[in-house]
Amino acid sequence: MRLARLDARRITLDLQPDDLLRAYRLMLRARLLDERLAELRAQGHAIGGAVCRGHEAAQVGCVEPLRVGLDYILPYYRDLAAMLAVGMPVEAIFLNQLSRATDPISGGRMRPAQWNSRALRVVSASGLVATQTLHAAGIALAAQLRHEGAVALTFFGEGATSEGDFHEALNFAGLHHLPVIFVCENNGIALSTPQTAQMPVAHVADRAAAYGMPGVIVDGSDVLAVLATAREAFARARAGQGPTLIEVIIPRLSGSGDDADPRDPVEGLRAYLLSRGDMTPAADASLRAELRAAQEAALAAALDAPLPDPQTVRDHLFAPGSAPTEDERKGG
Ligand SMILES: Cc1ncc(C[n+]2csc(CCOP(=O)(O)OP(=O)(O)O)c2C)c(N)n1
Repeated sequence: MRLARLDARRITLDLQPDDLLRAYRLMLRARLLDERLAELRAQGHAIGGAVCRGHEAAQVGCVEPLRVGLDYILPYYRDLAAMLAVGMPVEAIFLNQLSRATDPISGGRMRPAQWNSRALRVVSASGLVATQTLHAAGIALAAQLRHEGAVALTFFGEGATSEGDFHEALNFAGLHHLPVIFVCENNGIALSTPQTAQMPVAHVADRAAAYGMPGVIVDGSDVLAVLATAREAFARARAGQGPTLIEVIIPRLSGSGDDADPRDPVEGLRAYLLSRGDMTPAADASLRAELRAAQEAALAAALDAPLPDPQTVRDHLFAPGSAPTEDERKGG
């Protein structure tokens, strides 16, 4: 049944086997990296960060129509697969998660997973949820005024939609027909608050009508459904038709990676590729081995990289000459 749905979409979207294999490779790379990062956190090597498990299709599908280097992406801490999809190297992610001095994201200074890259037009998120939605609207306004043809794509959780920032961003974007796409990765729980205790409507997408934009609900276990929705949203944005609110319903997968969950987006695509003969079990096994080997090499290099020099702990915090003296610090 699920495979039939994927098949129908593949045909409508005119996807070739290579397109599907590329998506699978990205989703699998994210899954393996996510699992490795969780181990490193449990071992005390890495701090902070949230799991991406179950969110892979939402992120890889939404990023697919993005033009890297032209469009802007404003992620949140869960967007590991989105970062891989825009081309952030695994090495950079390890250096960041292990807070190394050579971390290209913040030199090991910021909390991990506040990704950014000038070249990839990844804009760093604040630690406060939903602020990136306002930044995305502002960037989309600038792109519109400059006739850049760029689209801003931003991600957030359903809990973030209770913030005033979310409403201001969508209102402004809707009013000015801005080229921005708001993607809510709805996993049903914000820390410990279930969605039902968070909002009086059944769907985040229901709110889109209030801001004069389409609101689309899509199944986060089906990467092709997400991709189809994202393509439409990008086409609208590029055609000057304004923003879209996409709500991706994220499957909450079991904690163990061993049982195949029918809603697992990575497993679903894998089963589909095998069923069509686009990938053999042997090719799948060698892909996993290849991704794991590259991942371990990147990790070994990151573990060898130096930690930031403690003497630099106050760098970049104060304008030159304005840092409090040692005495002032002790007194204050
Ligand atoms: C403005 C603000 N309030 C509270 C927090 C603390 N906080 C960090 S993550 C989080 C949960 C956010 O949930 P959601 O937006 O649904 O994203 P999820 O982590 O579930 O993907 C909260 C409340 C914060 N970072 N910023």
